[in-house]
Amino acid sequence: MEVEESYIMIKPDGVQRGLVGEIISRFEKKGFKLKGLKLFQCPQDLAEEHYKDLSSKPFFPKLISYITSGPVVCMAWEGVGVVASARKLIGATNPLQAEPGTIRGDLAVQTGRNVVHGSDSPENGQREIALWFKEGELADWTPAQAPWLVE
Ligand code: DAT
Ligand code: MG
Repeated sequence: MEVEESYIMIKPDGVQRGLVGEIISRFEKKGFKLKGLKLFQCPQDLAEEHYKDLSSKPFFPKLISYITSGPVVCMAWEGVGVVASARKLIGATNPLQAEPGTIRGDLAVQTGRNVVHGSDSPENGQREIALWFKEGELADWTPAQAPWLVE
């Protein structure tokens, strides 16, 4: 497995409901490396670009107004297999079908308010991090715990 990067975003409902620390801690405790983090009010055009593959879906206008309705927390996480692992930590798109123990399974009830986004492939991880972060907003660092996580 390769070292990858995933774009993880706490959506406006997660911020409004005071779940920021809880959600960040799930990725932090798992052992992934945080490379970028910011609270950000997403403009309409960025939301549309991020979700462009869904632009023909009937729920697209509601999705865009939800994502732009308040601040989001943008994060870049790095690790071996982080993309698929983060999707597992997040759980199914519909929170009622998400397993207990996952973020959506524990903290949400509706697809339209599913508190968090995670990239669905390493390619999209790269694309989304480049879309949401500017140069200079990502840190290149080695966590002190690195040798205690990977032999
Ligand atoms: P995921 O966020 O699990 O990757 P996705 O990429 O298929 O799911 O869709 C992106 C977001 O769009 C999803 O988190 C919530 C919204 N969405 C998806 N399907 C929906 C539906 N059938 N009704 C309403 N919103 C939906
Ligand atoms: Mg998706």
